[in-house]
Amino acid sequence: MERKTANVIVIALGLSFLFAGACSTSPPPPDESEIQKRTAEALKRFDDMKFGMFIHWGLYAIPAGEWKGKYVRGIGEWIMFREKIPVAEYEKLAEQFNPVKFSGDEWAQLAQDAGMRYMVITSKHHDGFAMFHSKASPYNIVDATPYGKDPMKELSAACARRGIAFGFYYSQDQDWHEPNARGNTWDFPEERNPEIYLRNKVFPQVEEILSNYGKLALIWFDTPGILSEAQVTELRDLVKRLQPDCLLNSRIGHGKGDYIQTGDNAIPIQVYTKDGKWEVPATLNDTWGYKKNDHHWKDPRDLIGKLADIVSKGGNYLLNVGPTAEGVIPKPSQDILRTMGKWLEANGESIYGASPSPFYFPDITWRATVKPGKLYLHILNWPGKKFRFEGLESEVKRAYFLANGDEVPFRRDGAALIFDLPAQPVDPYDTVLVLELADETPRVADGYRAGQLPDRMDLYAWAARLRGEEIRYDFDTLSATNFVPAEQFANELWWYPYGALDGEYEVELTYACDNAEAGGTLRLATGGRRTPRKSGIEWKVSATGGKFVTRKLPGKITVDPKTGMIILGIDGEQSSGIRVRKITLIRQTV
Ligand code: JFZ
Repeated sequence: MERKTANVIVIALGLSFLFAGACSTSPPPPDESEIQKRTAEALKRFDDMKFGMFIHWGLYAIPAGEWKGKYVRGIGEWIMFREKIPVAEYEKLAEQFNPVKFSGDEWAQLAQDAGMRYMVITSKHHDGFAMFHSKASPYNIVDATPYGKDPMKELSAACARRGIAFGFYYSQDQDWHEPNARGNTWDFPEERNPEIYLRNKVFPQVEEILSNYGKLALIWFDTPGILSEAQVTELRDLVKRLQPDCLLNSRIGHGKGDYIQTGDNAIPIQVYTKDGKWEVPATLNDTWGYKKNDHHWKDPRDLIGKLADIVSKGGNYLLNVGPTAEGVIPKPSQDILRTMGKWLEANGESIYGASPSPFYFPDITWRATVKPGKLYLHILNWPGKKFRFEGLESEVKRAYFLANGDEVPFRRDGAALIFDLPAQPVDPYDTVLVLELADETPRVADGYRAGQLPDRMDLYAWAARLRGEEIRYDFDTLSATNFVPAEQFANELWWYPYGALDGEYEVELTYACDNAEAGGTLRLATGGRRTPRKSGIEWKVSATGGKFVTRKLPGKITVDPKTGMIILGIDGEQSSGIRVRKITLIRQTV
């Protein structure tokens, strides 16, 4: 009897200790079904946001694309790797890092002015330097720089005040500062044990960023490589235990992410929704981290068009700024983003919370987004006073311009609608035409639906990634030019089919070439980023007297659903003046 009572007391005491212990630290970890429910809700919120600000900021902003007086090609934040800078030397940059002009409020305000609904900033990039206060590693902005403050505190709070969702980029696999992480073979040629690096740096730092900056909308991991599935699973579980609403991107590796990243600046050529939510990370010039000599700024017309394009295909757009070492976002970046914000102020209804197009896209005249009872036609290339739009079966009750509310007259012509447009676009970048439908969701005629591709497909230069530091796009002639050959980082057009194409294709080229510029070799190949290229077509470019012509090219290219890219390059000394408007793929039936 006595012993029994004593046992009960011991058990009760033990339980209350356990209980008290659990209460004083954190709530019980959510179970898997709870995590999945919260993740699905977070994904829905993320999908509605559409447009976010990416910020690459770190020690690399000091050299800013130049090392020992020499210009370094390629993206700025990779300078340590490209120049094989020893840790001992690179580390010294921290002693100079003093971003006295940084203002979290100004950055968050810029994001808000741009119409961006979320922000993702580098907490630690591949160089291994933490831009937040870390107890896990003294190599951080508070302990290793004269600045001595944690800018992420101010920035996360400034975003929270404005209702901008906040997230961190974290390089979990590459860390050029650590002997047991991937990447730095010049200081650390010996074999590595990533487990040591994970335990000592990644897990504690990820716990820090999840604990000290409020609610994180997402963690943007990058470039998976040597970490095992078990290690990535542990990382994923750590995040979801601390913040079950925090989303993970696919670059965490081993399929453990909640949504997909496309390649950098890589936009699927057609509507792409079958693998869930996705996001395009993209640059405003040719670098992520600040480079003082990169003035290759994208045209707001291009960026606004790309935003409409991406949203019409089901994605989000994460657009990057690279602040200087002083903490200033370059003026051209600010101007571009505020121009985008002005467009969104008038046309945001067609972007935020909108669903992708139910139509495939035949060319680059228009893109489409959808909301209940409404179809938004984004007119990117003005078709003139008559706009023929095919494939919509739903009755249209009313048509008007979103920006000014003006009614747009139209009539039906069989399966087509014909709109009477003004001679000039209402908006120089993207005029949104709203169709009020009798149906809740648009009914689309057979043969016009997303996924139903015709046997002839146009791939415009505008829809490709312009790859390289010299290549340019010209809106007046709708063509890419300046295909300067370069040993590394050649100037090329890269199209991303993302499973939309399958089979053998003959190719037509629409281009212009002055007589003096003829003779370069045009290459058309398929391949992935890391898989070898399969060359398809090689052709000596002939002169067209400067006029645009369409020519059938000899040979064929083969595209299967796993093909990463279709690549067009031009070699030879005179190649820079050739203008490429589009290629047309003609499916070969077997
Ligand atoms: C990575 C980083 O290496 C780079 O510095 C930058 O942070 C960028 C946002 O992400 O670069 C990548 C990663 C993946 C692809 C391309 C560039 N990809 O899958 O095509």
